[in-house]
Amino acid sequence: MSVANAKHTVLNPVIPYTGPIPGGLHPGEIIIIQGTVPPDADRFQIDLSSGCSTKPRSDVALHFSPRFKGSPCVVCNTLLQESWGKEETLHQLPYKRGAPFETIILVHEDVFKVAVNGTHLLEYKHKIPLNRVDTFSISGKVRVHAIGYIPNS
Ligand code: 9QG
Repeated sequence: MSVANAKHTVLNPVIPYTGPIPGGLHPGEIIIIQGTVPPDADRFQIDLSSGCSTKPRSDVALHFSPRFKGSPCVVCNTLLQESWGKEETLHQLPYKRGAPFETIILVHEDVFKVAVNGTHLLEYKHKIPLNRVDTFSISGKVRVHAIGYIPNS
């Protein structure tokens, strides 16, 4: 699986980046993010949201936040009506400062599965119905070379 399979690709977006997920998200679909973590990174985040409103802020179905400071971890959460839910923290960080990465988000009926550099990292149960998710954002200390959307058939 690579960005070559993508039906839609965004190259070298300016960060922070927010854009539509073409056709919305359905089980079997995949989002690939290829990028590099800058040497001074403290954190970055990928958000799959319901719309792109900033005021009030759109609901975020999946907030995926690798953190490099202190004890390295990945925090996932959901923002509903501008309130964060309960954090799901994995005390493991496959990203390295200064290093390139490939992150794959696989959409399943009941969960998102996230893999980094070819290895499964975590899964996150849907808290917001998939059919409400239509917007992709990435922000924080990260460089992105390509975002690819791979359809399910
Ligand atoms: O800190 O944690 C995830 O649970 C908050 C952060 C917030 C999220 C949240 O301040 O930061 O990571 O999208 C946000 O608001 C980001 C940048 C308890």
